[in-house]
Amino acid sequence: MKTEEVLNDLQRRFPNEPEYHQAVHEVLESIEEVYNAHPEFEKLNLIERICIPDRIFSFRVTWLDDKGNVRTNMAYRVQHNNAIGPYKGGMRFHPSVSPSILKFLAFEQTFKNALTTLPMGGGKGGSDFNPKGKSNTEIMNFCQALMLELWRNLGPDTDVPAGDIGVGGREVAYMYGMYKKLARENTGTFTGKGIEFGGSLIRPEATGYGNIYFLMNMLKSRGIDDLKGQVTAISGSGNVATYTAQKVLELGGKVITLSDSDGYIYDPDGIDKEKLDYIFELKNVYRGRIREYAEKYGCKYVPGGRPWGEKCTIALPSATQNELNGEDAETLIKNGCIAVSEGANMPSTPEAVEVFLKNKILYAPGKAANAGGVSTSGLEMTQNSMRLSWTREEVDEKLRRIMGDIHDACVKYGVESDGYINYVKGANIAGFMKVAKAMVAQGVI
Ligand code: NDP
Ligand code: 2IT
Repeated sequence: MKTEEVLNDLQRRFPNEPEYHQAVHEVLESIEEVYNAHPEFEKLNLIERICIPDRIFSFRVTWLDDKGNVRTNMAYRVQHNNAIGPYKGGMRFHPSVSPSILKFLAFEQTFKNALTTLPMGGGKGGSDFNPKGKSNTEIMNFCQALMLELWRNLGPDTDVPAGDIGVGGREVAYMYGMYKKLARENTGTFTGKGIEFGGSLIRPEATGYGNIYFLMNMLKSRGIDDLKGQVTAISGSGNVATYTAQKVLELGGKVITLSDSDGYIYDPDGIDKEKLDYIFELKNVYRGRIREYAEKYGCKYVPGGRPWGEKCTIALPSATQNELNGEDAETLIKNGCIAVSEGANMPSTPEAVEVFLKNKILYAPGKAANAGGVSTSGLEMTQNSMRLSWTREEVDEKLRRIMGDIHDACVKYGVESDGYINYVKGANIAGFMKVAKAMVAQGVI
C-alpha cells in the first residue's frame, strides 16, 4: 500500500469531500509501515475496505415549523464499519453537516471505538438542520420526522446513535421516544438517554472528564501530577467544553477562555466554579451566547476570534474540526504551551499537528483523548443489556481505567526511538490493528 496512491484513488472516486480525505490521510500516513509488514492485509484489500463506509443512508426530512411552514432538511447515517461491534456514534445537527463531514467522523469513530476496548463498530449521522433559535416544539417535530425514516436502520445490536454537536439530552430523548414507538422495543437503542429511561450516570460529563483523565496520564509521563499552576485555554462552550472546564477546576487548574461560533471570552482571573455554574445555566437553560458571560463579568470578548492567542500552558480544543491552524499552533508553542489534548474531533489542521509533533509537546489526537464519551456510551449499553444501573463512582472508575488503557495502547505503538510518545501514531496503529485483525478473521464481506 502506498498512501499517496490510495489517497489519489479515493479523491477521484469521492471528489469534494475534503474533511474525509484529511482524516483518511492522517491515519494512512501513520499505519503505512505496519500495514505493509502484513502482506495478508494487502491481499484482502483491507485498506479500501477500511476507508470506504459499509453504507450511507441519505434522506429528506420534512417537518412543520411554528408558523405552519413545511420545511425540509437533508439527513444521513454513515454506517462505517461493524467488524468489532454494532455501528456506534453520534448524530450531529449543524448547517455545515455534509456527507464529507459525516464520513470523516464515522471513519475516526471506527478507530476511536476500537481503542475503547469495548465491542463497538463505527458510525455517525446527522442533518444540516440548524437547532439555533428553534422552539422546543420545532426541535421535537424535526427529531420525530428524522426518526420516522431512520428507525428501521437502527437497533441495539445493529446501530446505536448518540449526541454530538447540536444534539444533547433533549434531542436524544425526542429521537429515542419516536424510535421506541415505531420499533416497539425498549432495549436502549440510543445512548445519552435521560437517567429516568436507561441513561447512564456520568455520560453527560464523560467526554470532558475523559479528556482530562487522558491529559493527566500524559502529564504524568513528564513528572506532573496535578493541574496546580497550569493555565488552560478551552474552545467551545457546549457539552464537551463545559465538563472539561469543570474537571480542570476540580484538579486545581485555571480556565481562562471559552468560546462559541461568534467569538471567545478571555477571563484573566479564571472562570471559577460559580462562573461556570452560570455558563451551564446560560447554555442549557437559556441557550444563550458566550458573549453574555463577558457582559455579566466584565471581561474581554473577542467577536469572531479564537482563543489560541491567549497565553496558556495547556490547550483543550473542544468545539469543532479545523479550529486550530498551523499559525495558532506556532503561537501556542511560543507562549509556552506544553500540552494539547483534543476534546473535539480533528480540531487541529494537519499543519498544526506537524507543529506540535516537531516541537515534541504532549499532543493527544481526538480519537484517543475524547474517547471517554463513547466509552461511557458503551457502558450505558452494557447497563441496558443487564437491566441495571451503576453508581456514579462505578462508572467514573471504569471511565478512568479505560482512559488509562487507551493511553497505554498509544504508548505501546507510539513511542519513538528518542523516547518521545507520538500519540497520533500510537492511537492510529492501535485502533487500526484491532479493526484489521477482526476483518481478516471474518473473511471477504
Ligand atoms: P455542543 O453542540 O454541545 O457544543 C459545540 C460547541 O462548539 C458550541 O459552543 C458551538 O458554538 C461550538 N461550535 C460548533 N461549531 C462551531 C464552528 N463551526 N465554529 C466555532 N464554534 C463552533 O457539541 P459538543 O460539545 O458535544 O461537541 C464539541 C466537539 O466534541 C465536536 O467536535 C464533537 O464531535 C466532539 N465530541 C463530542 C462528544 C460528545 O460526547 N458530545 C464525544 C467526542 C467528541 P455555537 O453554539 O455557536 O454553535
Ligand atoms: O464523537 C464522539 O465520539 C461522540 N460524539 C460520541 C459518540 C457516542 O456514541 O457516544
